[in-house]
Amino acid sequence: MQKVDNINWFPGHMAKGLHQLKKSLLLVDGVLELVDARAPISSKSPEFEKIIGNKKRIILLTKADLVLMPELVRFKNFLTDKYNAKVVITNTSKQQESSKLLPLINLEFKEEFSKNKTKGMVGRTLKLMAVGVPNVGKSSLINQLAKGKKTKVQNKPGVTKTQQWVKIDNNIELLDTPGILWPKFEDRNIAVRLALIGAIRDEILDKESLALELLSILKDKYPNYLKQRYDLTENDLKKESYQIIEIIGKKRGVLGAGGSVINERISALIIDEFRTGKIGKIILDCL
Ligand SMILES: Nc1nc2c(ncn2[C@@H]2O[C@H](COP(=O)(O)OP(=O)(O)OP(=O)(O)O)[C@@H](O)[C@H]2O)c(=O)[nH]1
Ligand SMILES: [Mg+2]
Repeated sequence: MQKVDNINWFPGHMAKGLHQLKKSLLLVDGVLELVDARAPISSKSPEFEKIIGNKKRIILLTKADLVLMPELVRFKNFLTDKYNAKVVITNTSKQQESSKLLPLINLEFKEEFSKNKTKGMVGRTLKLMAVGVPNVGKSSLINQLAKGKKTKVQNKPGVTKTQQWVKIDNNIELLDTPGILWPKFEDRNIAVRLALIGAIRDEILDKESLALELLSILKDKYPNYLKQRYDLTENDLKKESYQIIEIIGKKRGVLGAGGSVINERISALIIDEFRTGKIGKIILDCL
């Protein structure tokens, strides 16, 4: 297990994935770039910015069901201004989303459609690709748009291993791609937040240090959620994060034979409760 600072998050297959992404960019008319609503800044790849060139794209803020809408709208406006792109808030757990998204995609890529026509490629489908960090919901979105289980979806990073074309309807084909990270994070908070949203493989992470990081974000940004979920007092929150984990462990009865808290288990539980939205609607990034 490695502490967040020492993670090898850019294994060989990701370097390959990035290379393939560059090649496929040449084949598509446009891009759907997915960003996780729980980390709208940290989960946006700077590497992708370097390779997109002048390809048309829509930024999709996924997993919106896990965050508070007014807070997310501030991030949406920030991204719209910064990247001069259409930014759409979405959520694949709602089936009706695709009936909203498809017309929007058709509208946004109208010019790309007509370019094909003028090149004499009448009847050619619009070719788009979905890109984003691991576990952000690329394959889920494609299944939703195609109204069927065309690609494999699982709640862990690195599920999609190779690129795969999926026919959405008679007009659109969408390329599913493996999630990629980038070789160097500008700041360790980015690594922490990517780990918390499940974009980095859990097997290589030290759960205890990650839970401590989560607690320090929550103490700062959402103290009331912590108080409510874990029945903590104002005084408890003034303590060090490792002491708060102890208190939570005792309250939940996560104790070993000698009566001491099993840190690894209570840490894993807190991280899981964050990921499943049980602690509350949380955005880890700050604006
Ligand atoms: N709550 C919530 N969960 C979602 C949403 N979209 C996807 N998920 C879940 O997120 C997990 C990852 O989804 P995938 O579609 O496999 O993600 P991916 O981007 O294809 O991941 P890789 O193939 O590993 O890069 C799954 O457990 C999905 O059910 C959403 O809008 N809300
Ligand atoms: Mg996938």
